[in-house]
Amino acid sequence: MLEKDDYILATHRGHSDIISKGARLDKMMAELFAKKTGYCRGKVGSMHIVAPECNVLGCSAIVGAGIPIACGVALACKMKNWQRVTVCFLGDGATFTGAFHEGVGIAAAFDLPVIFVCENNQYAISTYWKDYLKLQYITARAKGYGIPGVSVDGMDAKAVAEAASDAIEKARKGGDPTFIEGRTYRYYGHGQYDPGNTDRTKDELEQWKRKDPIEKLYSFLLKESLIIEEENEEIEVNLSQELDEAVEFALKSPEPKTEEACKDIYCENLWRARGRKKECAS
Ligand SMILES: Cc1ncc(C[n+]2csc(CCOP(=O)(O)OP(=O)(O)O)c2C)c(N)n1
Ligand SMILES: [Mg+2]
Repeated sequence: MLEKDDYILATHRGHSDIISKGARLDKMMAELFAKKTGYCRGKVGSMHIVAPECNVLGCSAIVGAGIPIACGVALACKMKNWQRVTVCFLGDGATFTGAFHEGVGIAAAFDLPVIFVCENNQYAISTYWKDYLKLQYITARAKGYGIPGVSVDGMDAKAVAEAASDAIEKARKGGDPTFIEGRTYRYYGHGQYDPGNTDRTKDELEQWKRKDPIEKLYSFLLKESLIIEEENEEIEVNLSQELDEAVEFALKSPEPKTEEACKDIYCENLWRARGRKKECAS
């Protein structure tokens, strides 16, 4: 299991990853609403949340951008002799970026304590992964650099957890990297603008929905008597209440002031370095 001190870097779909690392729903929701109380004071929105309090070092909509950063963080941990693990989430499409090949190559060469988790949801926007990759498993790309790769059923939470536990234990002990591919599926379109039905068939979607990981996990927990129906209902009610409270917090939060637009961002330092007066649009 990941500890509080471990680090994660996530993608443009990082909400669930950072919640599982302990990010607060209210501060996330406020960031989505561009409010001052958000994780990044309302400056980054949905896709670039950074939550240093729980070692979430950033989500990024720049495909593959987290990969070299994760390697840098893992290298720092190794140099400081910290037994900390860095997890970097990426999509199938991200394995086509230069950053992927540079990062994975460095992680292998330096035996870095980093885990690459590739959420292979079959598509990069509208491109089906098998139309652009003539490999049976994406893990082959990491293996080509000498990194062990594990391909698991990404719709099976138990299988994913087992693969993750092995990789975490290995990274924490000796600092070796692992690449995990989770085969999964994107139920919706790529983004809000995309109805999600132009490049995929209804049948394909229905087939994947029948393997829904939440349903599967719930059935497993019931079968093993690890949960009872009433407990599950209670969890659902509590979660829904927590979400309502987060939305209310975001709605009631103040907007950032115009004069704060150039604060806490890179260009403030850049302007200072160039000896120029900071100018904020009013
Ligand atoms: C460097 C870069 N190139 C292109 C884009 C445009 N873009 C946004 S998301 C995306 C697809 C990414 O696919 P994948 O890595 O499989 O992630 P998924 O959206 O499937 O989770 C692309 C090409 C981008 N944001 N950044
Ligand atoms: Mg994808």
